[in-house]
Amino acid sequence: MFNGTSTFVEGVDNAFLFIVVISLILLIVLTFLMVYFIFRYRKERNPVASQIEGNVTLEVLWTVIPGILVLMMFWYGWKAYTPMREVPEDAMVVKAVARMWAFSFEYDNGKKSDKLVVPINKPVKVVLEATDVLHAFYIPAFRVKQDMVPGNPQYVWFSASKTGSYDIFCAEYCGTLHSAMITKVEVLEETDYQAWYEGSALAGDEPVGLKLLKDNACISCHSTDGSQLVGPTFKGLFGKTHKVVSNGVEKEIVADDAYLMKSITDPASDVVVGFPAIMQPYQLPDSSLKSMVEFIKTLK
Ligand SMILES: [Cu+2]
Repeated sequence: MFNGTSTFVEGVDNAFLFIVVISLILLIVLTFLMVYFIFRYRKERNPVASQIEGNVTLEVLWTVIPGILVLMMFWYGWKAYTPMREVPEDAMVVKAVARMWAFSFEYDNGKKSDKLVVPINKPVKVVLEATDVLHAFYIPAFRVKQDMVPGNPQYVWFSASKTGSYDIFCAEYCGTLHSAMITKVEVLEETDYQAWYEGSALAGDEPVGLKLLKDNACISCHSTDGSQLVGPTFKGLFGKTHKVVSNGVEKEIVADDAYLMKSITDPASDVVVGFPAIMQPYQLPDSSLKSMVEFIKTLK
């Protein structure tokens, strides 16, 4: 019946369908009885209300039957949930980092990506870390969802059963651009995955600096085309004079190499006037910082 995109689909959908069907039956039967009784026992036909002492058979029935139904819901839910917490030994591990307002993924060879790329039919454990506020990692197609709490790493695992591209959402309101905190999980054939994993970059000839800005989710707050997001746009930023607040004092600063690098590693030190001081500091190698700044310079 189920054409699952992950091994959890059948269990979760069974539990969901069971609860929906029981709820529908109850809704229809109870609504019908309620309307029927209104007519059948109206005052016109029954001027004197009869006094009922109790009915043991009925009371037992309406306790035992719902009790069994609720236990069956629990059983379906339990059967779907327990496999989600038991990660297979051979699972590969990917780290997912959530920050306002993007996900980024880190592989054990140091590779970083703004998409989660995984091989088909392979258990993948995703270790979840939030750096700033509450987020939630949600892949609807795989029936996988987990809150991400700063300082309290969590995990999900899944095994994708179909190649393709599926949505990843943040499912916990996390601020202004929460609704834009969207990325994809790409499920590839094993050989394609290996090629991606070992390759230094995807086939495209993206500049290194741009790739770094994407992988570190910079561009979810800083546009490259001049449009206004949460932070200043990168376009035309380099070489211009900006008003900033440093230690509560307003001053003017020229956006040179040193200023841009400092703004990545210590963003709170000089905050451009008119923007909220919400950016988290990034720890990146000097070579990465240089590449990012070199790319920003090209955005005239
Ligand atoms: Cu979020």
